Amino acid sequence: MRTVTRLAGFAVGLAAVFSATYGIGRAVDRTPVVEGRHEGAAHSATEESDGAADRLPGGLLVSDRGYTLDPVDAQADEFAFRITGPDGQPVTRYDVAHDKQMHLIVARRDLSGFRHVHPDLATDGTWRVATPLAGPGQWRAFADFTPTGGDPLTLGVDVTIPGALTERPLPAPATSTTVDGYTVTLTGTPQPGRTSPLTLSISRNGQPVTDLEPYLGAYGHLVALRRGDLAYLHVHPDGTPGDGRTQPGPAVTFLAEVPSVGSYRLYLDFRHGGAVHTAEFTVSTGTPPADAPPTGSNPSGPAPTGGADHGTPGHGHN
Ligand SMILES: [Cu+2]
Repeated sequence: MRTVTRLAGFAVGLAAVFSATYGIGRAVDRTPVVEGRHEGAAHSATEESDGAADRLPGGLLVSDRGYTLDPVDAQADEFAFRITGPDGQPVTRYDVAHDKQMHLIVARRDLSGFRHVHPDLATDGTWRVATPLAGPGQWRAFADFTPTGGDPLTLGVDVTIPGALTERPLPAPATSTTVDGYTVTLTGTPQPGRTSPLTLSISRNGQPVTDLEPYLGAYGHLVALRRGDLAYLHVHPDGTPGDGRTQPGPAVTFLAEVPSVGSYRLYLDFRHGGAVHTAEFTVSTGTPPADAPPTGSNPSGPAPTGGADHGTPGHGHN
């Protein structure tokens, strides 16, 4: 209805069938399962992969490798969910990664409103956290976890909070931003299909910050979401506190793998002065390597057959 979304149109269309109020997300099986080849296979031949190579980016599936993100009814000021395992039962044992058993990231579909929180686990496998979703809109909730005995997973589910909303355009790409009195600058451009260093440097009042405090086992925690489908990207810090080479600022370096050309929103969480701050950037990827000669091979006739199917999802599979 109304002016909500062109951008998120098709995805939000799916979400709109949820008669969702906050905390109700039972219709998750409406989310399309894009591929089923990992179905029921908690361990597969891909297990030594870190998940980036032959799999979808994280966060696009509500169910993967037998694990399903299942929002449950909650109080109005809470968000609650379970992860069910291959046996259909709620998972109650998780490995710690980045200091926590569960990382819950939420963002509005227009990429505003990012929050990264850590729910509490009840003995029955229910995770609860106080009101991470701030205001009306189409939200995406990502559960980033490692079930004990399984592979790391990021599952995602849409959650709708009814009410009048204002769509916020994605801010233009920039290499500097401010948050809570800090200035954060970004160096580096992610290159599709390869690992690219991204360095974020933090200063305050013109002075480099050299006493960052560890947060989640690092001097910063970076999440990247792709515009258009909110694919969730793992961005690994390059170095950890106490490894003998990683300094507590002002620069924090990450190794980013982006799966495609496009625009991404980066969210850097860092801790300083006893508080966690979140700096946000829009970045556009570099263009693919121009290995092919741009001229000299174009025949004067019409384009060769089979090469002009730009922009049509779903082509190419027989
Ligand atoms: Cu976390």
